Amino acid sequence: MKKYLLVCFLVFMARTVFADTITLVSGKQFEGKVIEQNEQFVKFDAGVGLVVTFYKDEIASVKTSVDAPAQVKREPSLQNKDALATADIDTEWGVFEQFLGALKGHDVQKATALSYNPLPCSPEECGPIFDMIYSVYRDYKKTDFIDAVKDSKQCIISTREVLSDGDEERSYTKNSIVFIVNPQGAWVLLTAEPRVWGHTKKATNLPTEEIEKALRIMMQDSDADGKTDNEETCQGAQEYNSSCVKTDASLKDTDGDGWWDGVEKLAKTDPNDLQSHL
Ligand SMILES: [Ca+2]
Ligand SMILES: [Ca+2]
Ligand SMILES: [Ca+2]
Repeated sequence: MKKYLLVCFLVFMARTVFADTITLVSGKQFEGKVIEQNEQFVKFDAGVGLVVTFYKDEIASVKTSVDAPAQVKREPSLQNKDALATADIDTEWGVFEQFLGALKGHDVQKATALSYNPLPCSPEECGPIFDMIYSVYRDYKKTDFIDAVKDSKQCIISTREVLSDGDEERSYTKNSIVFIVNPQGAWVLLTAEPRVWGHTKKATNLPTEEIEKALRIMMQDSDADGKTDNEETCQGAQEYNSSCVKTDASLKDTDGDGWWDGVEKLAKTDPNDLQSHL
């Protein structure tokens, strides 16, 4: 048990120890973590869960404090292989495309109308934030979102998990977009954010199969409600998260108010209180 706790703690810490610097041709500098790079682009985690793609012609230099991931390959989705084959997400994807258009045009009013939450910026400040989010999602197509779970008022779509296997860390990244029906009856965006699950290598010295096994446990979302089993049971790295709220890992909607546990987590309502909901 001690070893398991130690592993979880190291995994938890891994999210904060990387400090890579990217310098753009324009002279701007960003600190964060390089999560993927190839001849065309560098994907950069700028912290607070925001991943930005910089194209090589924008970049003056990339300085990594540890070796950048040595190889990146795409693998089939690990969680919900066949979901999208039957789910119709045309309406929700249309909302997302409109939202991207609003970001591109710096149209704060339109972006606000398409969002459930207030935008995290004043109209004056929104430009750079819109550009950053747009740069993350501009190249995605509807068909990249191979996982979809949906009912009459909520929908979560996700890309495949992309493996990064570096000397220091093995990790998976996937993008998820969550839509809900707002009180006016319209589909709107709740969140669009990349999720990353990482496991340190050198510090734990575990064989790759063990690390892979641990990562799959971390990513597991048995009831497909957008909250992983560990997040629902407050196990693993979640043990160190004082704001972790326990819910039923085998039930989408623990309190029975019609909203899934993962959606309530994102909306910051109480998934254990029938009176607290979107
Ligand atoms: Ca779950
Ligand atoms: Ca649940
Ligand atoms: Ca609920």
